[in-house]
Amino acid sequence: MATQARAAICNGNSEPFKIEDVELAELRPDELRIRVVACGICHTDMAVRDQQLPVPLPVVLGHEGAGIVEEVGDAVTSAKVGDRVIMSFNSCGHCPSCEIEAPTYCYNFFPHNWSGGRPDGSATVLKNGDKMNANFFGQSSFATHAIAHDRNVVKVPDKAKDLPLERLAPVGCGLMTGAGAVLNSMKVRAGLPVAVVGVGTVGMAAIMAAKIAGADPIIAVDMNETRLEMAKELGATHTFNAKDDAMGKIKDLLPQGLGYAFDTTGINKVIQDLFGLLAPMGIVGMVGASDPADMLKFNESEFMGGGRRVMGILGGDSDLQHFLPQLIEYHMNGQFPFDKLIGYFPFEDINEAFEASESGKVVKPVLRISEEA
Ligand code: CXF
Ligand code: ZN
Repeated sequence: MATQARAAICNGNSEPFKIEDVELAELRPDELRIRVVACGICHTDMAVRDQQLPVPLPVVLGHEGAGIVEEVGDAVTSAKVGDRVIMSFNSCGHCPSCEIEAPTYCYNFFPHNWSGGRPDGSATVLKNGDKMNANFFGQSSFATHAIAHDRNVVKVPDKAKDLPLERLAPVGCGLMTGAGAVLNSMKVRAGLPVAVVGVGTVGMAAIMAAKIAGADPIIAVDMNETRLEMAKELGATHTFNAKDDAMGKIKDLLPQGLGYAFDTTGINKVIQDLFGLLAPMGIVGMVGASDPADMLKFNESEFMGGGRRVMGILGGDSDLQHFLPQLIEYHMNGQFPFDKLIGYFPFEDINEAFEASESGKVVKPVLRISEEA
């Protein structure tokens, strides 16, 4: 029997999200039905709402869901009925990237995450019997129930049984992206300097991870003083306001240059300036959404002669089944106190939650969708 659910429907940026009745399709063998307890809001949800990403509308968004498994298909191994799980992005499992446990670069990322349905075009969510675009990041968790897949569900380890799911929800995207960029992609070395430009969720996660890695100094750059204060609480040793010649200040502080620069802004000039501040073998890691027309320009001899690297990074190179439990462990040890970033909203206030993120009032809004117990 099909499952009834309530889902927030996105019709683009000219209308608010509306919570409406929908139905979930029958599960396939590799799928799970999750009762969603909470879901974080990420900038990629906004990018789709604003149609900067080609996901078809109207659509059920939400890709930082956490919840409890209600039903599993025969081939599922990641979790069983009753398990507490986090959902993340989906991947195909058989392309050259998935073969080497690098699913964030899945060759088939689009059909598995952004096509509005399963890769074969079928619907995971229906409205009045018709296909509703969903299966966003293999979940669509701005809803009371979601269909997820064996590859994008991670069971919360039993030792984390006392951590509420509503706190763990954002681990599945923003937090893993920032922390993974530092720990997995750039592999930041202890004792080397790191600068993080833009301290939203991804930048804050990068700051906490840089501290875990033993980087020193750890420089945070942003235009928002409150966020810079928070970055200091989470591990930044220096904070520079972007309005106030931050690049010049980094240069004065570190005449030998930066070991690592992490850009979350996607602004062409910022990335080029950061490249100019790199020490030999330094890396600029890029995760910000860029203007599709932008081109970067670097000095060739500084690039080649100094062994410098410019690295595009997706999802912090997260291999979900290993990295998400590791992040939860860091959190339990007090080394990844991401709860300081979260502001909670009832599901019905989804539009206020989006506004709070866009105005900068809340770093990571999380929607409370159902009671955990
Ligand atoms: C994604 C990008 C692709 C890999 C996983 C994370 N970002 C979402 O906001
Ligand atoms: Zn995201």
